Amino acid sequence: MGFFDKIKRAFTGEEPKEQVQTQEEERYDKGLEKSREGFGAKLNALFANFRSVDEDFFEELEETLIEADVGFDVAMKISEALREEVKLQNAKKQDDVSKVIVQKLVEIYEAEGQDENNALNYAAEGPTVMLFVGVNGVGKTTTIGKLAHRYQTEGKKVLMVAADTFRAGAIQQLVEWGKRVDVPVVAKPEKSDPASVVFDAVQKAKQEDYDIVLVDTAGRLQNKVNLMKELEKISRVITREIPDGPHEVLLALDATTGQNALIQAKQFQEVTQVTGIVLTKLDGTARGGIVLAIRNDLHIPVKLVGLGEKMDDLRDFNPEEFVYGLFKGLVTGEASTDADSEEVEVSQEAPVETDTADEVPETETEEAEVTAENKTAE
Ligand SMILES: Nc1nc2c(ncn2[C@@H]2O[C@H](COP(=O)(O)OP(=O)(O)OP(=O)(O)O)[C@@H](O)[C@H]2O)c(=O)[nH]1
Ligand SMILES: [Mg+2]
Repeated sequence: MGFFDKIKRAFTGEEPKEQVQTQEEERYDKGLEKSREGFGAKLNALFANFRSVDEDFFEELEETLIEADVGFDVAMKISEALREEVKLQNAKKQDDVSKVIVQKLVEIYEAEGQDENNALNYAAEGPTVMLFVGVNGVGKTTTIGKLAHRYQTEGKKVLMVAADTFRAGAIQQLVEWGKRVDVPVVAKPEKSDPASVVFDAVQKAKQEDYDIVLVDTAGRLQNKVNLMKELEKISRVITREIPDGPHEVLLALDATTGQNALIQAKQFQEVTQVTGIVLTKLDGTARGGIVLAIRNDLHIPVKLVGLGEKMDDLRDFNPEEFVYGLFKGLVTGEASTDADSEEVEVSQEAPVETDTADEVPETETEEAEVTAENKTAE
């Protein structure tokens, strides 16, 4: 199913033709539940309560978008675009306005990411080396464990590398993951030179024909200069042994930290060549809008998303599933996934009064509300 078909479904509330949800849809559905209930429900409340599309409405919309972490720029872009669109299409009814908002969100998302490729890079031959960076606690080690499990299940030969020798307990944590997912871990004692651990691992990977090498790094060093030096040294060691490596430098960002994540990303961009983002803990935030802010502000592709703590909750980032997961049921009033959709729709708030009320016969407005579910988007 095409992207826009899916989005159409998102705001018509149409059920998919194929009734069986794919596993991918299901993960996104569950992982974005909080965002949908937070962000989606707030937008719904705004639509349900507005009386006219006036300055107050736009201000409230901007606030709601900023609260959802889409970022100031994106919030302003959407609100500007909406002003234009409302004028052009004379969209004043609740349905029309919310439709335009979703359309604009998708358009802005697509336009900002035209040259971005969110697929992971792999070596043409020999081992693929992926370096994981990010501040402490964002989910680097967990992501590596989940990814090791994924590649292992796919039949690849995987190696994990404990190059976070700085934090007490970090090596052990990766060793534990190694046992859990049955993947070998290259490790040295605490405080060893991380680059020497990486050197050993890369040698081993070449000699023993490993397919995937996942390198864990320290989230915290004494200062930025040290961090930069260390990451440079690690990269140099990799490139010396595998000229086109590292194939990915993935920055882990915790979605629950909101705008702070953007600041971290900018700092890491200064110290290393980040090739992609792993956005973790999306399941733990009601502000999934951060994905839009990342694209608009950073222009680094989000390649992987963490949608939960289970091993298979790490997914390749799929923008379609993401946007759909965020806005599904937005206009129909179905705020949560497991909702008995019909009941929720019928028990919607009182009919909306808009400043066009006198142009639209009341019966028509009511009818439009009740049949919203069967309506197809133009
Ligand atoms: N709910 C949820 N929790 C996650 C996700 N990813 C990681 N976590 C949790 O976040 C916590 C920190 O994860 P770690 O993998 O240890 O983070 P780290 O970046 O390696 O941290 P340092 O080693 O201290 O630099 C753990 O409790 C993980 O279970 C996710 O996608 N969803
Ligand atoms: Mg760690």
